[in-house]
Amino acid sequence: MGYKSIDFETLGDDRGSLIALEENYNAPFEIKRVYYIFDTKENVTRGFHAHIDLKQLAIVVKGSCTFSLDDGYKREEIILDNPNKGLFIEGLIWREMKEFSPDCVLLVLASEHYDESDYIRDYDDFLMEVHK
Ligand code: T46
Repeated sequence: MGYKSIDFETLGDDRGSLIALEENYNAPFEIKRVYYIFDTKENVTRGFHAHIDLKQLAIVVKGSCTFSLDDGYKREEIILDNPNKGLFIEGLIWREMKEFSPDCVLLVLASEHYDESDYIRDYDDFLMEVHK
């Protein structure tokens, strides 16, 4: 449970760069869903929730944004500003995403199909879940 940064190997040659994501290898779970967030308006903060079981791997394929991650004890900010870096998040982590650059494309690989019942969208409920 928790989160960690993952550095991806950049494959490339004189034509440019390429990164491959493979399930149960550099994406450490079975991938059931992919979504991407783009055209985020200036000064918008998204997220404000935790997941119960979901595993996710977030990659900013263009631009930059900041994840604020809270495990119920401490909060840490992680800047994603390079497509060779991923942020793996598993389990009860409250997340907020902010400081999106205008060109930011945030790609997320997820271990489950979309399921609203896996979301905890109230911070007090999140703390209760962490501390129970
Ligand atoms: C997360 C962060 C990083 C769907 O219908 N299917 C989907 O797969 C997703 C992700 C969202 N939606 C709907 C639900 C809402 O009506 O799209 C709308 C926006 O979703 P939400 O407000 O949850 O978006 P964010 O940016 O706050 O959070 C998203 C993910 O939902 C979440 O799992 O960890 O990105």
